Amino acid sequence: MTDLRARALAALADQTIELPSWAFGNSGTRFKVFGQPGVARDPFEKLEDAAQVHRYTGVAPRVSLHIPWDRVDDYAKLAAHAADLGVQIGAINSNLFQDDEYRLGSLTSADKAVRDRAIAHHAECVDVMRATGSTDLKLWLPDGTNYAGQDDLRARQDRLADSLQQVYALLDPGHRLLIEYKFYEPYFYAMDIPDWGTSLVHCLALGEQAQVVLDTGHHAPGTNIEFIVMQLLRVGRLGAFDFNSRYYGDDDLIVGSADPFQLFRIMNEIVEAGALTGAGVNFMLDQCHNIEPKIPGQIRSVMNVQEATAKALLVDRDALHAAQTSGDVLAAHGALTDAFSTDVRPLLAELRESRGLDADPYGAYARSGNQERIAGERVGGRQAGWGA
Ligand code: RM4
Ligand code: MN
Repeated sequence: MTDLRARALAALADQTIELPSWAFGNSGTRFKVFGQPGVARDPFEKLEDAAQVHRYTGVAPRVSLHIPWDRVDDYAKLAAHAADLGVQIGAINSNLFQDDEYRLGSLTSADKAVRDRAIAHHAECVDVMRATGSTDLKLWLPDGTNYAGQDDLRARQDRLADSLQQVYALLDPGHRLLIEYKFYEPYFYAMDIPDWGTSLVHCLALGEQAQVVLDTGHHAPGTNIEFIVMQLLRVGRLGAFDFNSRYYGDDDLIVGSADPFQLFRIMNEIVEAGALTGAGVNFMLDQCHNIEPKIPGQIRSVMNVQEATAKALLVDRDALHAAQTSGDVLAAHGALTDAFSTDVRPLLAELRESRGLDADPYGAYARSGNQERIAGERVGGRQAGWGA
């Protein structure tokens, strides 16, 4: 157990979690976007907020951008600002869901001019990558149809394959194209990349630089997500996670809040495959904090991922594998539930203190006065939000 604990501490010290810039802007549902005092007004302030999360957790050194929401005149200046704050720019997310032209599809559109426009948007994103040092282009395809017969499903796949090839051709060596799937929304009859299989089929056709993104909120209820994680790792195509929690749809709630055991089972597959670090899996958050404060919400999220990871690292794998081999169902299951039931907060407190951090990032941030400072300073201007 002592060995396991020491190995867990070492692995946790190497773990990093990427933050989404949009978590620091106002968000809501289609019913209401709630404004909060002190919310960032531009990408520079979003980076400042993300840097606060890194400052107190020590494991969140990268920030994903979303284009056009984080469009600025000078991306080199934005990257330099990030560096000054001790963070760096992570994945660049494209946006194919907020233009009138995309009503019937973007990369899948029957209209070549619309497809070209969607491809050109990715050229802009690749330029942002070059200017900011980002290596991941993340593409979530919001295309789909609402009615049977509305469009030819197969023709849409063919157009998608062709468009993706053109996007892929834009990449530099060392860049990756991360393709995210989602089973429903904004269309409800057939999404064009509804599942990991479709995403994988396109990645395999594209080449080694294309990888699948698994957003934990993008599956039908009851889906065994850890199975998908295992399979994508097995074939070397799990490029990234978008972590969040859901009760119903793509709820984008704080990761680990709805089903901590599911998060643990996912992290268990990661640890089992030795993919926590060095395997090219970018662990990112994709969440919105509609009613809770943003920076503490992100701190809590990072801590939840760390806790699930710590528990997965504490699984006695020798005992687990022995029980699996001998067919001892209850002992095998028990190896997992024992680890899941462990209170890992003291272990994580030790990790933080060994790195000169407060044992309690959430409390330390609350005591820092930053929340009051930004609420007082960030007056005037327009707060960031979806569509900003
Ligand atoms: C989408 C998808 C993407 C994210 C946007 C904001 O639903 O999950 O990953 O970039 O939302
Ligand atoms: Mn996502």
